Amino acid sequence: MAKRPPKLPKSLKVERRGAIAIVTLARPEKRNALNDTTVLGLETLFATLPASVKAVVLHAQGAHFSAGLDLSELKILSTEEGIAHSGNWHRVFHQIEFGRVPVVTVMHGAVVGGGLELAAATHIRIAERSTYYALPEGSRGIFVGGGGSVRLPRLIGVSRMIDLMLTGRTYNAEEGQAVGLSHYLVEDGAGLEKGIALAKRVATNTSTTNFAVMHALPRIAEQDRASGYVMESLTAAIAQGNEEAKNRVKAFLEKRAAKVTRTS
Ligand code: 1HE
Repeated sequence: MAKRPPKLPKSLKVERRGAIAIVTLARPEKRNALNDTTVLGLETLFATLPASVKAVVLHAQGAHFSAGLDLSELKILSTEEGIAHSGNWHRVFHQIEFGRVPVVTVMHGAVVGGGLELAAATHIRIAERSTYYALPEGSRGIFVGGGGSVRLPRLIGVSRMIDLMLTGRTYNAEEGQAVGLSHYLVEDGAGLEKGIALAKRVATNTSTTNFAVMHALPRIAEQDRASGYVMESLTAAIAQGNEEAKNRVKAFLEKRAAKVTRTS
């Protein structure tokens, strides 16, 4: 019997395109501010992705990707509840970052606060020209709570994050691309098509390779060198031992597989 799809909040939509799932933040009237319902909905969604989904594209409705934390929920939290609230975000975003499938995020408009933390927990980021980034937590008297202080310094450096938080400055799409917040910069309206194309490409990798890239690579990068080399050898050996890897190498040697050519 086919499993019934999980019940998602109105603020999230999912659509299947073959091996790809397109996830949409769908609360444009609140600029896709992330409330508890949406964050927990993301948890359900990622925990119940069908095995046939090999990659996800995450994008958003309206003029902005996300205005970050829903500030209307924050105003009623005690300190203890605040710790639990941040812990929820950590758990959910960890599940996305270290989940089963790579996630390609398509950004536009405001990508601020918790919205940037969400994007940073995904694997590939595309910015449309309208994208701008900020960490307004500093000026709101709060702090990042969705893993931003762990993930963002690894992308852009502690020093840049200090500047973003202390001064409330924004980076435009070009600046974001230059400092490493996005991997691809595209014209307005072109992000989703690019995201789907990249996700389709990612979905053709072996699941072993995608697992190694998502789970082993970031851990290796944080290990000391000696441990990293051991972990790399083990990961490489496991990946190449896979039957599908053997078939792919054989296909290349028999001139049946694509060559590596310039893409852009
Ligand atoms: C919101 C939120 C929100 C909009 N929480 N309701 N994030 C921020 O500090 C960013 C706050 N938002 C903004 O600066 C602006 O809304 C935007 C630049 C993103 C968009 O501006 P605009 O003119 O298109 O929309 P708007 O009129 O400001 O907002 C439309 C509605 O969305 C309005 O509600 P309405 O009932 O009056 O129509 C806004 O109140 C509502 N809205 N943003 C709640 N963020 C885990 S820790 C993470 C910590 C953070 O993320 S702090 C950063 C919070």
